[in-house]
Amino acid sequence: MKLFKNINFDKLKDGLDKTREKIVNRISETVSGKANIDEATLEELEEILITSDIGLETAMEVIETTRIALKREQDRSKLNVLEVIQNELASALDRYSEGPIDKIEIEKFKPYVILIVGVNGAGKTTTVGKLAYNFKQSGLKVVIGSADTFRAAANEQLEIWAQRAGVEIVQKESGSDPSAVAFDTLNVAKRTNADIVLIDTAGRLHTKNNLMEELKKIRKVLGKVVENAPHDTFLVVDGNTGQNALIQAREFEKFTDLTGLIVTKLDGTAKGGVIFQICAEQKVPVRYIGVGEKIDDLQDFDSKKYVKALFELQ
Ligand SMILES: Nc1nc2c(ncn2[C@@H]2O[C@H](COP(=O)(O)OP(=O)(O)O)[C@@H](O)[C@H]2O)c(=O)[nH]1
Ligand SMILES: [Mg+2]
Repeated sequence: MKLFKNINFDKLKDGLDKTREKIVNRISETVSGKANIDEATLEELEEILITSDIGLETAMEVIETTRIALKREQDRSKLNVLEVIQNELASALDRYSEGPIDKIEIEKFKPYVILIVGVNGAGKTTTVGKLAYNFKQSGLKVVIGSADTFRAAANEQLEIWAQRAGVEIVQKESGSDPSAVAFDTLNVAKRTNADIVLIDTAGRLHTKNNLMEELKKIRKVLGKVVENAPHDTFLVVDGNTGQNALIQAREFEKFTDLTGLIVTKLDGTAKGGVIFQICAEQKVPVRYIGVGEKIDDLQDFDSKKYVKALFELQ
């Protein structure tokens, strides 16, 4: 059972306008008016796909499938190449099926603890606010922990989100040990019988060893207060950075046990194709996507809907 409200399909579709321009429209233009799709056209298509952030491997697979489909078809002019490509892209996302968190899981672990990590500016704090709002809307009691004690403004920013979402927040003065905030947050959650805890953290680069050690410590403390916590560790990546998002996912995976990715800023980006690459290469699934700066701009990641939105189908 899904916790979050239905996906605002139009919002997703609008957000993917530039990505569509870069992938779907260019493919359409290449094949339109051509009576026959020849090898040169296939190569043109391959180039479009390769330069569109979907990843080399997926691009080549898509073209190979199209080539086979063309060979099978007696009358090549009848084959809808765009449809073949669309189906192939959809199946590239279908390789894994981990869905969003459901109520049963949350009940089992209560409080269910989610740790949010990522580099600076990826959208962690915004995503914590959006997640808090969605969980609250689905009838759950939420507590947020402000473990970004690095920046003075971090508390204030998260506090605004907590107010918008209507949930409790636990914080300490900046410069405090983030593990101490994590500890306090879980204790508050237990005492108040909360269902779900979200821990926001400071931005960190995987190249900074001390910050990675700090993350380990936060995880250890969480596990001491609530059994098996954190139950999820989500890496937030900025979809707008394309290839960089992929590198971050790869690197963070080496240091900490990730259970999911949240790809933000998929609204207005031309790099929305990166989702295909992430899905093809990451061991961890994309769980949610950010499609705007507002509180209701977080969506469950639904691979079928994503492809439909990209190809502008209802
Ligand atoms: N357009 C858009 N902007 C976003 C999204 N998520 C976050 N942002 C913006 O990205 C910037 C950095 O977000 P923030 O949550 O502070 O990142 P953090 O440093 O990882 O905590 C802010 O200006 C957010 O409004 C999204 O899905 N779409
Ligand atoms: Mg932040």
